[in-house]
Amino acid sequence: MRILMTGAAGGMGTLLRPRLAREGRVLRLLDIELDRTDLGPGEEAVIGDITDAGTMAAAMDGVDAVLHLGGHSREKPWADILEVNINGTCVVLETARKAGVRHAVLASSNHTVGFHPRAGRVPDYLFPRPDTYYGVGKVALEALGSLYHDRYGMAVTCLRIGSCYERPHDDRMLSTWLSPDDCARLVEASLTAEGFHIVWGVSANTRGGWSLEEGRAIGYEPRDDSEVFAAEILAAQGEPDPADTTRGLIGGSFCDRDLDADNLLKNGK
Ligand code: 15L
Repeated sequence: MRILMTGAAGGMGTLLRPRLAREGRVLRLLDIELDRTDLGPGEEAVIGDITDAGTMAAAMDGVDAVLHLGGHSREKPWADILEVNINGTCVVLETARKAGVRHAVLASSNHTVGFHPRAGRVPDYLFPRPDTYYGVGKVALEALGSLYHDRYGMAVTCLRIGSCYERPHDDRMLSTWLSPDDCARLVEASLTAEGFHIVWGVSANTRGGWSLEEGRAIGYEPRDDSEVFAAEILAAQGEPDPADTTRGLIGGSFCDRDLDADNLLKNGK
């Protein structure tokens, strides 16, 4: 099996590379900058941009599944989100389709639904309430995945990732945490899932409440729980700031980031 991983040099790509290595599997890593001297067994490198159709067409050659992690991973001006995250995802899917790639796994985000409350049960397929242009870009990514599934029968799984780090950083991440090992389990399940799915990318967090039903339906069984870090994080953090209105929301501090539409309004049309 050959897997093309876009955004391979980013945070998630770096955590996933060693965890996805398998006998008989080729990981083709793509990013705009990549250390070619650092390739492990079974790894190939492509240096290029996801918005470049020529690069992407060549990168898709002989690929069975694409794991699309590329694009901006936080809030950016609208023009950048439009070009890299939305147009880039469309180029990835269209070049994958043309190359006959069967499976696409797309890195979506909790910021598609950032304005929903974090407390209580958080169901699968929560209706979009993006908290940023970044979140809007991820809603578009999910919509493009749905389109390519319905139009062309491509198997597409969108991962609404919470917070994928070695350990949670704050009390919000006690509910949004996705451990790197669980992330690899989720990606493994998604790489062979049929149909179209939107799945929460979270671990089995005690303080979660995020549905794992859709994940389990495709074979994802999380093993980690942020609770092991809870006492330490809560002790270090102190009392919550009552003036922070974003605390109870899924997207946390993303919900009051400034939106930057400056270039859009400078077009003069
Ligand atoms: C994301 O989508 C970001 O890519 C990441 O940087 C984190 O901020 C994460 O969400 C989060 O919400 O913790």
